[in-house]
Amino acid sequence: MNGVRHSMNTTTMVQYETLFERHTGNPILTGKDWPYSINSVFNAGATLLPDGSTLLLCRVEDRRGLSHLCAARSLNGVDDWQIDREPTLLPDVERYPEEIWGIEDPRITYVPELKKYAVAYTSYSRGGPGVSLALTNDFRSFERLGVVMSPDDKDAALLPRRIGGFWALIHRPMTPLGAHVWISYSPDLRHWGNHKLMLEARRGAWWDANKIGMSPPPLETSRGWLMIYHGVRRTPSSSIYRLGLALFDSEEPEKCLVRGDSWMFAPEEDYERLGDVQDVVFPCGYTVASDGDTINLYYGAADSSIALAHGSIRALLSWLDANGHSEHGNDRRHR
Ligand code: BMA
Repeated sequence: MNGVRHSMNTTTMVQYETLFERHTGNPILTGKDWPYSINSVFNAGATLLPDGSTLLLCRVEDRRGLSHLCAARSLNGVDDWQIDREPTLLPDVERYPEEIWGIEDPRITYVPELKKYAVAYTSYSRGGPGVSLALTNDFRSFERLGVVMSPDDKDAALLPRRIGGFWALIHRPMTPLGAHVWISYSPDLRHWGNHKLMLEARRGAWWDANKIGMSPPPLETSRGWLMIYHGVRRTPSSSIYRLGLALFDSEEPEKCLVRGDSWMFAPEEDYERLGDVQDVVFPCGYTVASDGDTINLYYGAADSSIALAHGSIRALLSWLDANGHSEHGNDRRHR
């Protein structure tokens, strides 16, 4: 699954491990596949349904520039997508005025205790983007809980189980000192507190300096919560969205155990480099295959299409061991 990629320039040989192999049919979904008129489709949440099929809850941007969510279902998670004929979840501006400029970037968590899926999404209000939560059984009807994190905040997902008796939500508030990942706790999914800084953007020239955010919901492994996060490198001409890895304690998820130094996935292919927003890979979901190890990562490419890449959870963890550092103690090499 994972291999070593070689590239030569005149003086050095560069080697890096490929943790995610792109699907050969990429991009797997574009606006041309849609049953109604849209601008683009990208940044989809993902989950397996009880019958083993894959559901993507796609961010669809209409031709006014506003987004809504639309479900696409496939038996193999790769092709033959059955796309809802109409938007699945539209902004409900009457009851939720904070959705006035659209709803974006859903992350899906199946919550066994509730026997429901929790969808955390960005609601784009007049006051900026905030985090909203909704619950569903079937991705046809939704129970909205409204805004749970006020603007400017996004990149959120619920953990699938309580931690110390409380629900936990990972999210990314924006501050003048940078955009960092936080975790907050709630007894009832509606009232949130006990906010803790979980992962800081690095500083200076790092690939993940100043602005980071969780990408798909964290994955619970025997060693802790494995998080794929994005780092935004601002350049004089634009920004580059790349992906890194970090591992957090199972029962104290604000505690980062190890964080990778380099990015492990970045825009390389034309469909990732060129589009409405260039140089963006932005996963909001994955499914795990029945072998318990293969991870199918669904990512928005250049804010213009949905692509798929396959990895191995075991390989991600060993890569972290070989390429990461503890965030604690005296090891401040990465600051
Ligand atoms: C982020 C999010 C994503 C988007 C990315 C690149 O801030 O809004 O939805 O894919 O920017 O435009």
